[in-house]
Amino acid sequence: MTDDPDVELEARLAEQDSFEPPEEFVEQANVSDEAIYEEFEENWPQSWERAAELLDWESEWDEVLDEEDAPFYEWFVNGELNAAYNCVDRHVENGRKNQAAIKWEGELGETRTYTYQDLYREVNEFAAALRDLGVEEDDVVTLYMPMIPELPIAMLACARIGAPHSVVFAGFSADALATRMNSADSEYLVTCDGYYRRGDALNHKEKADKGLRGVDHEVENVVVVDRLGDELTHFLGEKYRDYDDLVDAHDGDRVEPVTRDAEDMLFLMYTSGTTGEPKGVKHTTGGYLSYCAWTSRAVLDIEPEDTYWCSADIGWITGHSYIVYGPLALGTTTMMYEGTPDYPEKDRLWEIVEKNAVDIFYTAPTAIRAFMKWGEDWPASRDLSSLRLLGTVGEPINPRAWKWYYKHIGDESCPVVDTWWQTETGGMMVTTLPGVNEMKPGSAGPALPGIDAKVIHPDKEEVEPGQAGHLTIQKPWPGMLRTLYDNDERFVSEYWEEYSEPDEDEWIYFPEDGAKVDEDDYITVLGRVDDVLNVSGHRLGTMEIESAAVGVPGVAEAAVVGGDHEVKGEAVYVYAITEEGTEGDERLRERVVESIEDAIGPIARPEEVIFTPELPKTRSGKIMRRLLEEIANGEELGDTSTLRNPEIVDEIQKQVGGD
Ligand code: 6R9
Repeated sequence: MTDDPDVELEARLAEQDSFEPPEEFVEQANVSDEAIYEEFEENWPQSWERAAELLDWESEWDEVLDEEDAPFYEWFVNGELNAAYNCVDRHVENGRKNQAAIKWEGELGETRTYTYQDLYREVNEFAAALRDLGVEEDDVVTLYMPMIPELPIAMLACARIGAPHSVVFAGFSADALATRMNSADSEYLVTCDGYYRRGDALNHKEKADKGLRGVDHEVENVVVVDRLGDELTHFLGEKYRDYDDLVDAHDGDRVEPVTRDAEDMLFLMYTSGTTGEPKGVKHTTGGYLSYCAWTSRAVLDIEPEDTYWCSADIGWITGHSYIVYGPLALGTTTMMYEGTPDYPEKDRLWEIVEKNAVDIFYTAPTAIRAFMKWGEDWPASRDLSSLRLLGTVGEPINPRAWKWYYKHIGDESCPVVDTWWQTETGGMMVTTLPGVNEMKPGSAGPALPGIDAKVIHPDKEEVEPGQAGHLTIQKPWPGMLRTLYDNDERFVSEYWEEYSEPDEDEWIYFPEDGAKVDEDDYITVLGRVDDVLNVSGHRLGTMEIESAAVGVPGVAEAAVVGGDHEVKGEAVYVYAITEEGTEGDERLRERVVESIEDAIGPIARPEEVIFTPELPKTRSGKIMRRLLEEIANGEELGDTSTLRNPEIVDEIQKQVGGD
């Protein structure tokens, strides 16, 4: 025996590969009857009305699903509703105006609470201001903002007037902002002066300004939120409007929520794919909102009286679906935290849980790996007994991290839901129902009720238990993306071409993840099978990074791969060939790093830039990325016999090893 609690935990939990949901949890769970799987199956697609019924509709749908024009599916056909009404007004009308809707915690310790009534007022005033600036229904409004309450307020204000928003993650670079505004033909931008990171004020407006210079059309109005007070003073040019002035000018104004068709666009969200161009994923008002509300209820077990906290950034889909739309549609209290988890100390998140008595906590495996590294004393020093359910999303979680989370955060009394889904799916797809299924650490779980997920071989036969194959979704679902903005063709080729049989009207969605399945139909997602990296749970396209590297004068060619990283999961490794006469020295290395940060943002910062005279290529001229990954990981190399230039491998290994 040992005194080391970590070792003891390992010993006790290491053996255990399945966990029953705690009884106390099951007794109160929103969904606790396994018959739900059958109910969904037998009555599909009508069973999805259960999700839509969580919302208030202005007019009810005529038909649940229209498959006529597959894969351009339509859900809740001819239904009409407004998303902001569902997330705000109806809770005010239902006598819950004094309940906290958003509780916000700034990095420096300041707090703000918006009741549903406060949120109602703010959303109306900003909606009135946007209208005044000329925003009309269906105009795309870009929101380039960090984790401040004005971000969800702006999203809901857009939804109220039927203007789709396109949120660009604040950590993205100026170039990334410009690309997205150009792609969406967006003429309006809402941003802010800056925000805090580890106590320092970051200048955000400068980045926004730089981005605007790269926009290829007229941007008439830019609204700037003053987050920093006097910390950074900005010259506001002619087209700039101060957020507070605008809202003050519309003090007390009310805007009728615009009636939207179920299939009208609620928002665009850009995500990375195989090519260098980010994809504008289109989500709709009826299907998406129903799906977020339903999964928030069934999987996150959210009740209106809960204090719920998802620690993601609203700039990603997780924040859209599970900080803003799902929780607010259910009328709960949703927490927002502006800053980093280790500022001022490594117990910051646990301090927030303790102070607010958080019931439900949803985070990413990369964060859990960081918590593990910091040690269990940090959470142990706080009272986390308010927690009832834990969740993870964004990347595979290994059993060791799962068990650490279960034990040191959940005290072995909270179910952990490992939720697999994507920007494109709108909401969770594969996970356990916490009041129904046993949990198997490392495996996300079965497909949710109504979701037809199958792991298949290239011949479309399902794999045997234990074998790896491709994850596919073989029936549509309400939260699915409807298309890629202005690019129906790419929508079909990216997601449907691989396995569908259009002539037979058979449509199979391919999320580009590999997976295996066990004898109980539990799915273990293995990761992307395309050229997309998952760095700290963020999706980054290798092509985007490569083109930034090649943009540096002196760099002739580049290949980007993901190497293993203890906390980030994957880290960016750049292999670059210099042009003749250019030396791969420290200065060039810095330029490559800078160029990548300029093109994408600090999240894409390479772990290493390795200069090499050649890249390993197959006889057909394809870069052998697998080999570059193995080199980055210091692994034993697989087969190199198909290489045209096998001698280069030794040389690259020396470069990496020599560092
Ligand atoms: C919600 C979100 C999607 C990609 C997805 C997959 C990976 C997400 C996962 C997971 C294993 C999980 N992923 N959740 N892999 N287990 N529970 O993260 O959306 O940013 O679009 O990323 O993330 O590879 O394809 P998005």
